[in-house]
This record gives sequence, C-alpha cells and structure tokens, in this order.
Amino acid sequence: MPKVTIVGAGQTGATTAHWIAERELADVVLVDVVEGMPQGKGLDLAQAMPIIGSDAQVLGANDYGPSAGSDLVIITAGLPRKPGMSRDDLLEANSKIVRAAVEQSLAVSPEAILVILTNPLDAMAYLAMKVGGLPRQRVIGQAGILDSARMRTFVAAELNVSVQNVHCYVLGGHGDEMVPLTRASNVAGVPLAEVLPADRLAAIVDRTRKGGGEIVGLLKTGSAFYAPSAALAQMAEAILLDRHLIVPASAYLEGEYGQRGIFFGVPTQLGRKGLEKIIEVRLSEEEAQALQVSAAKVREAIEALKF
Ligand code: TXD
Repeated sequence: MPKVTIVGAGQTGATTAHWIAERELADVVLVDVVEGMPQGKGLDLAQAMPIIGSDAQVLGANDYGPSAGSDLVIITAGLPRKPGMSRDDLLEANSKIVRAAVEQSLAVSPEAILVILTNPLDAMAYLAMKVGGLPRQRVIGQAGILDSARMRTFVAAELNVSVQNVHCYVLGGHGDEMVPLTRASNVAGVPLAEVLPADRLAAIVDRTRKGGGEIVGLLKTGSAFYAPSAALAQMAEAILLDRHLIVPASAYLEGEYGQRGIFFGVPTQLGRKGLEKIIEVRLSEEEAQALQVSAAKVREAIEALKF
C-alpha cells in the first residue's frame, strides 16, 4: 500500500486521514507538534478500520521517523483564520511552520510529492517549492477543487439537480478575488448562463468567492474542514492511482495564462508524477482581466515572503 504523511493533525489533517484510510488509498501517518494528539487520533482512526473494513494503517507521531519513505506528503500544518482575518494575515506565522514541515518531511521522504493546504495557499505552495528545491511537478496547492465544489453545491441546490451533474471551474488565487469561470461551468453540458437568470448566477459567484469566510463566520473557532479535506483526498487519489485527473489546483506557472513565477489556480492534470500538465483554456476579456487582478494579489503575498 502507498504511504501518505499528513503534517498537521488538526481539523483538516485528521479529516483527510479519515477519507484516505476509509477509501484504502494508502497507509497514513499523522504528524503534529502537539504532544499525544496525533497519536490519539491515529489510534482512534486505526480502531475504526475493522468496522469500516479497511486495511489501511493509521499512525500518529510528533516526529517524522514513522513517515519515512512516504509517496505523498500533505501539509495542513498552520494557523487557520479567525473571523475578520484574511488568508494573507496568516503569512508570517504559517511560513515558519510550512518551511519546517517541508524540510523535515523531505529529509525522510526525498521522493515524495507535496500537496499543500496551509493558507495563504498560493504563497505557501511557492515557499514549499523553493525551500524543498523541487521541480514544479512535485508541488501542488489545494484550492480549486474546494472553491469549485462550493459553487457546484450552490448551483445544484438552486436548480434542484444532482451535484454530479454540475461542473464548475473556479480559477485564480485562493482569495476573495478568485475567478469563477461561469462560461466553462455547466449543468449536464448546458452552460450555466442558459439555466440560471443573470442575477442568481451573480449571487452564486459572489457567495462562492466568500465561501470560506461564510464558514469561518459561522464556526468562529476555525475554518472549513470537511470539504477542504475531501478535496485533498481527491488529489491524493488522483496522484496515488495515477488517474490523470483534470482538476483546478494551484500550480507554479511558467508563462501559462500570461503569468510566470507564481502559484496560481489553473486547470491541472494530476497523476503519479504529480502535476502532469497545466491546461490552458481560452478566456473572455473579462475573465482574463479578473485573473490579472487575482494574480496581482498572489504576487503581493509571495513578495512578502521572507525566507
Ligand atoms: O483550501 C484551502 N487551501 C484551505 C486552507 C482550506 C481549509 C483550511 N486551510 C488552511 O489550512 C487553514 O487556513 C490553515 O492554515 C490550515 C490548517 O487548517 P485546520 O483547520 O486544519 O487548522 P487546525 O485545526 O488548527 O490544525 C492545524 C494543525 C494543529 O493541530 C497544529 O498543532 C499543527 O497544525 N501544527 C503543526 N504540525 C506539525 N508541525 C508544525 N510545525 C506545526 N505547527 C502547527
């Protein structure tokens, strides 16, 4: 069985371990700095496996020893937002945490692919690639699957259709300037604009952009974790099972979409080597402009990084 290390055994980390182990995608090692907590969650999850019928092994630790030889390292370690905070407010504190996580995990798993979740997402993925000295194929940030899933949920509820019939693509940085591509989004192949009145579509786009903040405002003590961890599990599956799956994710751009030197949400193809391809779709003038605004925000966060 492949091996996945999840750094950060908090809300998203532990729930990701749950999805991955339940689906028997890999053995899972949870690493966290809090004494006893990852061990306790690991043991609890391991004891759920006989009931679920999965032979995945789950284990928690405070050091990286047990994580040696991982195929995939998922980094969720870091502070989440509190109400009123933007994702960029987390930059300084989380930089140190992500840096340590990358160095220590690669020291024992030099071949691993890294998937980053920690916010501010695009800047943290950039930091991970630079600190690890890795090619862009091996570092991918999670944002787009989640943002697109939020939009899919809202559209499906509005039209009373199965979420499986709704396909949405949200690109750009993982901030409130993200860009829902309404032209490329559809319900069973029919463009959204043909099935939703313009004002309803605009309301859904707006709610999608603020989707993370909506949940932070409700939870008050943390941020969303069920949908973000489901997104991480989908990326893990695409990579470990070499699915060549096309999903929106944050990747390092080398000229695609007119951007160079930043991580940015784009349609990616994921498989055993990590990022296999960035897919370029034709954009309207308006979409291209919105992406420029979003890219400028991401660039600002990356320039603020000190490492
Ligand atoms: O779509 C996305 N990219 C996001 C991003 C969706 C959801 C959450 N997103 C971000 O992930 C969020 O803003 C945070 O920056 C991270 C983690 O969110 P989570 O909700 O899981 O936070 P928790 O529950 O506070 O868990 C973080 C854990 C906690 O147990 C800490 O003890 C641990 O990280 N931590 C560490 N683990 C290992 N090593 C170090 N250095 C470390 N520092 C803290």
